[in-house]
Amino acid sequence: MNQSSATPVIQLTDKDALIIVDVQKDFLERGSLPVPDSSQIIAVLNGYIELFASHGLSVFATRDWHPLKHCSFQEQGGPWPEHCVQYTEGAAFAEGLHLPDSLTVISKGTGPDTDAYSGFQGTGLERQLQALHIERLFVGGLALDVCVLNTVMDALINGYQVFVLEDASQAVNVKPDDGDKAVAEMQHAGARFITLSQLT
Ligand code: VGL
Ligand code: ZN
Repeated sequence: MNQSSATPVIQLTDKDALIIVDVQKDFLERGSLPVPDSSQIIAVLNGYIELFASHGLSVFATRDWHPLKHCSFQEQGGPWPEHCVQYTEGAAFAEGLHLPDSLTVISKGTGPDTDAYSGFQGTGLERQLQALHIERLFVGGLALDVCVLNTVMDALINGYQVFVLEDASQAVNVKPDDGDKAVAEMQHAGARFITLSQLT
């Protein structure tokens, strides 16, 4: 389909950064906390990565990086099956995701007693973005209704302009309408939704 004339093309500048949220094996279809249709975003994410890299722009990848017996695991009374345990295969970034050499990895949920759905929570991400004079964030990945949602909301609170990668995010939909609600919440808070074809 042609780009609608109502949908503006966005020109990347040196104040832009890409944040890829939790594209890890445990969140893929065969992982321990599967997000439906998650692997179909990998090729699109590679397109975003290539575009940002070709402009010399920063790329961040957050990862869920839990210790054994993390408080979010059902065995410990938490809401989730065991997932993304530090140094295990399931915590690795998805195969086929072409992360750049210049990548900055942001690990979250690393202590046993606290969870972090947002890439800003206890990670130093905000300080790194400030040091780079970043003003706009392009955020996509997994899961749209959990960690993408919380990262986007924190980014907006911290004053960033936020673009959510509509074609490179998928919801886990524990409840069937969680993804739709997350989209509404982010839009209401000021995030814009874009696709790769809108960037240049
Ligand atoms: C996530 C559930 C538990 C996510 C992380 O990355 O969206 N979801 N931990
Ligand atoms: Zn987690």
